[in-house]
Amino acid sequence: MFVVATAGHVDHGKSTLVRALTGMEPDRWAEERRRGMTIDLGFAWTTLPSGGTVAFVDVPGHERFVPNMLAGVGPVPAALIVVAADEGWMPQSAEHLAALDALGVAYGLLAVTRADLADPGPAMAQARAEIAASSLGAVEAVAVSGRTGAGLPELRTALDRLAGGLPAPAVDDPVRLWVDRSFTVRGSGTVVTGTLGAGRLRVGDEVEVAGTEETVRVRGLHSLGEARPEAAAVARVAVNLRGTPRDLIGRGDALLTPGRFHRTDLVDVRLTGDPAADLPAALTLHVGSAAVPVRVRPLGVDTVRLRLARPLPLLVGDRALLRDPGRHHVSGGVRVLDVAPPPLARRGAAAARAAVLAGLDGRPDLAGELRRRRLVRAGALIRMGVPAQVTPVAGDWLADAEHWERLGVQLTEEVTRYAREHPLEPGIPVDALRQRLALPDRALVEALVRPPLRVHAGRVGAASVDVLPEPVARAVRRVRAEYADRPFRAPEADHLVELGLGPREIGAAVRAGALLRLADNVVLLPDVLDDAVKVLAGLPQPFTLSAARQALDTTRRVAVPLLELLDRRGATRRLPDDARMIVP
Ligand SMILES: Nc1nc2c(ncn2[C@@H]2O[C@H](COP(=O)(O)OP(=O)(O)O)[C@@H](O)[C@H]2O)c(=O)[nH]1
Ligand SMILES: [Mg+2]
Repeated sequence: MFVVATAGHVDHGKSTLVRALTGMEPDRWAEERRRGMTIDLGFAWTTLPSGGTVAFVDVPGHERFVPNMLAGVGPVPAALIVVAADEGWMPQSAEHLAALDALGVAYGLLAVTRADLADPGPAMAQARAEIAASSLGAVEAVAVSGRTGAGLPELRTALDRLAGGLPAPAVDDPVRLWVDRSFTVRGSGTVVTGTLGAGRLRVGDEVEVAGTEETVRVRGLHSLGEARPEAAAVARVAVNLRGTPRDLIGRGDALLTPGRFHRTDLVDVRLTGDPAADLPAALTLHVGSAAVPVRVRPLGVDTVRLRLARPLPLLVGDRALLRDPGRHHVSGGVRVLDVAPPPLARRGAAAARAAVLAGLDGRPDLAGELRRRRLVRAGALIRMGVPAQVTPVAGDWLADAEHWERLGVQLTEEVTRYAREHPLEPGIPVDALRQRLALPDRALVEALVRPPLRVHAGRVGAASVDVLPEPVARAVRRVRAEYADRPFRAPEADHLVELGLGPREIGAAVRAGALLRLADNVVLLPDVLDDAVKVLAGLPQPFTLSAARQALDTTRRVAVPLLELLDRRGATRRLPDDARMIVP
């Protein structure tokens, strides 16, 4: 299917032409028929000579209803511009063309209607010139009469040619169906309609409602008036939603593939076309079928930051337009450059941001995003519309290569500094390191650790045991295993001999940080000191040597030098009567 939106001044014959082509009535409201004027969007479709189907979104031409017109053309990539032979180019001809141009619509056709009333030549020449200067470029033009039917066959074949020239729809992309209508069907509940520009929808699919962030199930699908199990882009679709009250969803909302869109109320954009130097600070942003008030903050020559009155599911590269509702004036087109821009808190931040934006063009740029964001989750990038085809550094974290390298260097520095500050600890706790490096996730810290550093028992330190000669490393591992449940006992002298730990081996293990020497032939594992402090802190203060010895379940041979070490370290204080207390 191919979807085309009409465009053109009021009373130039858009609805008449759609009626003549399709045999369907695009003006749905009694009021529209009574007044003979389109107010809201109309929908009709027909088969073309090729056998393909064209669906029309018929828009109102009156200047009061331009917002409705924009909701119709926003999601549609092709336009049928209608100009009356007897009136020629008029204000809403120009405003509608400005809107199409702002949205970057690149496919279109010109129909000069009411050709039975006047020579279509002059109107056609002027319209073609105006259109040629827009994003549509040179378009085919056909003179027609909705009254006599003259030119309609030529218009049908021209529509076929237009359809044939459109790019293939991205049927595997996520769905973002901008809702242009919602209503209730008795017995079925809420139905919304829209132009499915990409992706596919199936009955039974879960979709997110952008405005409420709720997930709902597709209960039924209609396209071209018939129930279908599936609809693929491009298509006009009516979606019956299970359990969604109608007042929770309406025009400007969107149905989304779950987890694939970032909702944002802050975007940095480039103004396209000829942006006015004096852009008002309050405008309306039109994108898809949505119209949202925005505050405009100028940044660079042609870049601004928009603060949206409510969040929208926007992607990098989206086209939108800004309109001044008070002045009935399309202020310009917009290309979304960043949907998750950094705050501009510090002095000079706006100028720096403008310099960054000057280098962006709205095309998703993974390397650039990584350079600017340094560390970002793949899922977050995908939700911004940036494909993230790169290997994560940890979990689904992606990193800029240079930044990652710098972090690795910084990590080594922090581990070294900590070891100097805390010589008795077997390394820096992973979370302390995470904070020092200002990283958002422990997994990143662990992924940065490279030999000879290692993560052990929640800390990052030198892989001490690993650098020892194997017999010494084996002996240390045996000490670890044998003393795991009595950490404050030290191997007796004869057991040290059995383990193969003579003075030289002990010296090497101590230098590598694998053993802690309390006195000659009295060694403990290096990571037990903090635990000793915890045990002693649990005693009534002050405490005697004997109380400490019992609490630690050890001997005087260990307790005496251990307490002296803790005194030196400042963890305990020795009182005049030889009792001690924990230093708070
Ligand atoms: N003579 C003549 N009248 C037309 C033609 N097309 C539309 N009209 C008349 O022009 C008026 C406005 O047409 P309509 O389709 O409602 O215009 P729209 O506002 O662009 O949708 C109606 O009275 C139509 O009957 C045409 O080709 N020839
Ligand atoms: Mg009309």
